[in-house]
Amino acid sequence: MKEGIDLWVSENFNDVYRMNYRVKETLYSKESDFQKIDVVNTEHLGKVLFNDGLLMTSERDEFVYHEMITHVPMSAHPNPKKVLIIGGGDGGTAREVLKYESVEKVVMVEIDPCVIEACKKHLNVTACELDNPKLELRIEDGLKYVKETEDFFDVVLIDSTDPIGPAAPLFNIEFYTDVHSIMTENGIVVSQCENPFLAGEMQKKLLSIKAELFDKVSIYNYSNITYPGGLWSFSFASKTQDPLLDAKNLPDAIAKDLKYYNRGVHKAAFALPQFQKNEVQEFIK
Ligand code: SPD
Repeated sequence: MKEGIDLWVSENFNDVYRMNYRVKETLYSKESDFQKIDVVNTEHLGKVLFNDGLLMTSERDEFVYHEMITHVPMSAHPNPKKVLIIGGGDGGTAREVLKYESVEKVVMVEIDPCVIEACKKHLNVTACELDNPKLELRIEDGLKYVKETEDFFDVVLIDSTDPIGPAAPLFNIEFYTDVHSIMTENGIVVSQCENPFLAGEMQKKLLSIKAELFDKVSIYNYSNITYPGGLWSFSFASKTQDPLLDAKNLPDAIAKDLKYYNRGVHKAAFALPQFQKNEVQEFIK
């Protein structure tokens, strides 16, 4: 970048506010069949992936999201062997799942090959396990995959983009009915669930869908610096597993190298602020 040129990139959240980052350089920019993909090197967050102008992951704090989507359900399952990731093309969730020796196979279904291409080229921190032999990477629509697969999974992680564009159908009951049908007896599904301040209605919708299908339903929070509003949630659902009572399976060998998740954070994450609790408690069980 030439000295004196002040270049910023901006995430526009629902046309109501923006978050701005000073750009060092643009590393990748492509219009794929599904969305516009950019990888930008920023002063504040390091390298950042944007899908359609929405910030998906950053070098600076990707560990928060990827540890929390993964280790909460993995530690609440007695013996996770087969894991399905829907979305997750940056690879951060797969990286965390593959730390478990119990895991025999991970299927990751990403609709957009350009996300994989961009991250393999420029975001090695998340993409570093995408060639792991235990990972079956499928470039196809996650909706179609869950409808058609004959496989069953112990843990299903919905690592989607926001509920607009290609990911919108991943927030509907048709999709979760299919997910429920491919889960093993102790199966757990965790889904990215947006911000309780900005997307309360969407959180209620997703939890009501899960409550129709599953015996155990919860929502948990974490904070990061990249997603709008800072406070973000994942929803949890299982046929049998309680996310607090059954959270026993975090190997010490994994725990010692994590940067956000620990047993205390796991427990605290399920303590909801009162305004959010008022909104969602009818669905929690
Ligand atoms: N508004 C951002 C929501 C991002 C959810 N997915 C991020 C993908 C990280 N693997």
